Amino acid sequence: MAFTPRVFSGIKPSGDLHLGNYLGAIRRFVPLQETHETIYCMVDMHAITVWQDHVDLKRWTYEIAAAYIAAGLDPKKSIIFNQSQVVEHAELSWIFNCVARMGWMERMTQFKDKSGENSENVSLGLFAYPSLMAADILLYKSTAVPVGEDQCQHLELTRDIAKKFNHDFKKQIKANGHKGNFFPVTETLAIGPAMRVKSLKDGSKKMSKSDASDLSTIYMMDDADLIAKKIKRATTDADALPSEAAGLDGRAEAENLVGIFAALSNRSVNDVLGEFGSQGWGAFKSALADLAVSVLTPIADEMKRLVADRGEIDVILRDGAARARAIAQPIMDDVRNIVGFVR
Ligand code: AQP
Repeated sequence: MAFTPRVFSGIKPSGDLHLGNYLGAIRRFVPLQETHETIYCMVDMHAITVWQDHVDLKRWTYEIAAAYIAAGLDPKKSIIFNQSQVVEHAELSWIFNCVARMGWMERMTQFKDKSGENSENVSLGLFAYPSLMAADILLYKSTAVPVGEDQCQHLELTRDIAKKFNHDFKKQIKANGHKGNFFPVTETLAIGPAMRVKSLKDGSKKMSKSDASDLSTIYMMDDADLIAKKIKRATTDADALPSEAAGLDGRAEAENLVGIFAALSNRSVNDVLGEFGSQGWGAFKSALADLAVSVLTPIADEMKRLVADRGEIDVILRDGAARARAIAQPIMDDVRNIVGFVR
């Protein structure tokens, strides 16, 4: 039987979706449907590691589902569902909490960033987040995960957990009829240049759902006027655009805007600079605003249509969850046996 590589990825419903989520994640998910078995999730259990209002959590869950579909994910090809509908994520994550070591978790830089000075007072869930992420991936024995560079450390931890599980339970794995490793060593999937969209106001920070300044973030549902206003007000520097990519070194905000232009138009940075190099920012920003509106508005319109009547998404999520469970349950049956749980 031919081996089909399996991809898992997810987005947290923890705020309005933005251009970074689109360019860094959603848009990259779409072509994988043709080459991989694809499972895309709204990771609502990850979202509640920090406080979420229940109405917003539901709204954002629907919004991500709508964005997936509007951007080109086909629910017949891809499994689309929200994480909490498949309880095995929580069960496997608990088992992984008992496999992962405290020292491994304490080294996670995203926890340090997110907890900041307040590490005594954040939820235990935030600390255990990478273990749940490992469960998300390995529950389906996923072989590849398309993630941004910020998630690379968590993926490394997923590999460590898989290796330790395979090692610790080696005998039982064999006794249960499995040859070799039980969990795969999941690879990070690089599809094209990793796009890291930065805040429009501060090129040292990534564009993020939880940024307090609305002007720093282009949201997927922003209308054309708002997109144009945000791009017009984006921070730049006093110099004109350079003619080659090397001229963007040390100019984080300029590099970000040119990078967004290149990504949205599927062109290289050098190609974009060939057109706009040595010009001032006015003409470039106006062209970027037109481009962003032309790419994002049709997606936003379809998202608005889909979220207006949640029934269509509910059907897709129920079907997706059933298909996800059909993969996860036999794997979990094996895991329970391997660990020694009586059923
Ligand atoms: N600025 C970004 N540029 C490129 N990719 C990005 N991603 C997020 N921000 C950017 C990618 O989007 C996917 C989903 O991310 P997530 O929602 O699971 O968590 P996140 O990375 O923590 O996203 P945010 O927007 O920064 O959320 P908050 O503020 O709630 O923490 C991932 O593949 C991520 O790489």
